[in-house]
Amino acid sequence: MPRVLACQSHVVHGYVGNKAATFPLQCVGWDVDCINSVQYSNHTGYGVDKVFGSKTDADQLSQVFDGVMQMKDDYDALLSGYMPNRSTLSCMAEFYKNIKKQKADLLWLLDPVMGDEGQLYVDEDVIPEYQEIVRSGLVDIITPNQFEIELLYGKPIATVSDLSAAIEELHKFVPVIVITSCSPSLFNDPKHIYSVASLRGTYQPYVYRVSVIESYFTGVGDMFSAMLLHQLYYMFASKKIELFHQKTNIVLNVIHKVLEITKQYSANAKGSMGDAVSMKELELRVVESIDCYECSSIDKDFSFG
Ligand code: PXL
Repeated sequence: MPRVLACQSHVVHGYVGNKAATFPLQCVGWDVDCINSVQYSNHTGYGVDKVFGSKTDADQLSQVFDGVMQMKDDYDALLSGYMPNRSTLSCMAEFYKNIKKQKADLLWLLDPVMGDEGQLYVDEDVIPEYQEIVRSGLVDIITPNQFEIELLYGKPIATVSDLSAAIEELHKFVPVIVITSCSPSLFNDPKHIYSVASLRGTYQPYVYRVSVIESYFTGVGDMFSAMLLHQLYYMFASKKIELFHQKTNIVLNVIHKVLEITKQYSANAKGSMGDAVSMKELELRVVESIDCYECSSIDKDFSFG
């Protein structure tokens, strides 16, 4: 059974961060060890006055990591997501870099969670830290959205050729880059969400197009990263890199199904940021989607162009 160490948020109610990643990974046979970068009552979209709890500071995080390291567990993969500030991010990265240096074939998926559509939702000083981590050459997979890849690249992306240049630059350091969602203006098509996946050394990035489900879901990116890690772990283990395009398509299928199930349970919820009632109704239906995670074929082909 493969084993993953995951460091990202914990929420008591609802499903973002480790809560969105753990059950789906367990369903497909992973043993998941979780380190929580924050412990909140619920995700931050409920509104600033509706989030209770605390961040794990770098000192506490490092004590937990020390304990985990003493057990000398043999991980097959590392997953990192939402880290609230520079000191916690750099603490996690130091431990992950050491683990990775001891076992080069272990897969590290880093989701550089910083914000979306021009808005940051973590401290600004994580930006140079993420730039440095990504350029360390130790991360295998990154899953930024468009805003986040602009921050990693250090320049705005206004056209598809800007995006290709950013991917080419970051491929000097990271073999797999999946841009989970591009800004609606990039493909000039607000009815769809576009994702772009690129594997270093292959001909050109693959583009995927998924119809927008009118709603506001949170934790989708965290579940996407977890399921991508699962699919790519087995792809690399079997040395079948020609399956990269199909594997990304499978992950999009899984997520699409989970969103459809979630939407069925909350048909009338309109989902708006800061509205705790609708945010609660639109929590991902992670458990109800139990049959979605094990998926080896494509129901809907989301490839574009
Ligand atoms: O899914 C991203 C995320 C992670 N962690 C926390 C969040 C969010 C999004 O709102 O609030 C605590």
